[in-house]
Amino acid sequence: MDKPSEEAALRDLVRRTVETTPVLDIHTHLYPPRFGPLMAWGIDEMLTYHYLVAELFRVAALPYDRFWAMSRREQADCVWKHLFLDRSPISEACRGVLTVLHALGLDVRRRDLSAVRSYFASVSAEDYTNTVFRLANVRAVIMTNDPFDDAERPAWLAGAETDARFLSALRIDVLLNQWERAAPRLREWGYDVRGDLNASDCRAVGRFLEDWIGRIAPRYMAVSLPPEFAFPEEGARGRLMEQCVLPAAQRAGIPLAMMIGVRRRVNPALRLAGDGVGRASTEPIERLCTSFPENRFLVTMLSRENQHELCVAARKLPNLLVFGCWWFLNNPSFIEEMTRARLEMLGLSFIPQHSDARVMDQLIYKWAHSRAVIAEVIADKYVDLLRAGWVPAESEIRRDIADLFGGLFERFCGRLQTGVEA
Ligand code: RAT
Ligand code: ZN
Repeated sequence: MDKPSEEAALRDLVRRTVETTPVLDIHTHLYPPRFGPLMAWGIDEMLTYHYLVAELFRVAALPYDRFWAMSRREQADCVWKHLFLDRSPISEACRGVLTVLHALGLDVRRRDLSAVRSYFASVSAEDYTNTVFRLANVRAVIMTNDPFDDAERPAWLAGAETDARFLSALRIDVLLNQWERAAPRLREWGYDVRGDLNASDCRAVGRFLEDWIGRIAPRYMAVSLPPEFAFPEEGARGRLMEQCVLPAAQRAGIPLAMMIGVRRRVNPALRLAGDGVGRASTEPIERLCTSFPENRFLVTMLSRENQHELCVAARKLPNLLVFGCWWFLNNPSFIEEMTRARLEMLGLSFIPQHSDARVMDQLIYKWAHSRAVIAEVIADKYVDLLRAGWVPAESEIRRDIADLFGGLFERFCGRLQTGVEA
């Protein structure tokens, strides 16, 4: 084969491999059908995704209260009108809706929302879940399971049966970021906490975490943190982190996932859509990783400006695994830039993406869009190897991509549980 065709064949092979390798999606907000109303799916949920609500208020002269007083279906109509009919649906979140409908075989050229609704009315949640997992080529997703969520807690306490495709993650934002709210809840549930986080409080929090780890078998514990997150830190969060959360994670042999850089409620009137971003420091991550070498940390940062220093930190810290292009970074331009930089600085030792899907359907577009970008970047890197005389074998490419799409995550978690690398 001449050089150009050898390179083209290699690119094709990488694209095909990225396309056909099932992914383990390590952070979503999805629930299986057995969670009933917690499971979000269908066109009205997609159209009222908070990314689209934020975009709606950029263009519609609409009082916030009027929008929030509408039914979900009316809100969806409103988004459809303003973001899809009155102007072209160019943004990543708008395009995502079209990618999903198109993948389902619906004709988006007709701009016919009622026809789309009829399709969704004709399928069951269970069948639809199977269709989405197949079209998205996702083998499993990790949920976000919050024991402080009054809608979710009863489902776990009732001990409903599990779906092997939906793995759990113990989300502890309220515990770490809102101790004044968490303490009375813990008391209400029978954990003897006074609130001043003395040694006995810390033991009670440890028991709470152990109980929930036992109940839901999480793959990791997770918390989102503001840009000003520090470690060590005066106050409840610092003490909880050091005395309760990290020891509990270590005992259970699970990582702590930290999602750093979110500024909650920048515009509270937008509700879930009202959060923003701020640049954080990577120093607290470095201190945590070196002070707790027996713990493992999964970290993603929200600010684009933090990405380079996070890569540098990961080069120094084997117990730090960088993951995903989070939220405002889950756009093709940033995915490309970040994946390229991570491959160059970390080789294959990072997790390129998670979906953060809130609506089942979104698995289809988030993975289609991310895969397309990631495939091109990885292909460039293999072509660079080819140009240096190293011919990557098909089996090696498959191995590498399987690692990026879940294998590495599983080994990172497994290493903890067994003390040896799987
Ligand atoms: O991406 C999102 O949907 C955000 O609202 C958040 O849920 C964020 O991903 C988080 O997990 O806090
Ligand atoms: Zn999330």
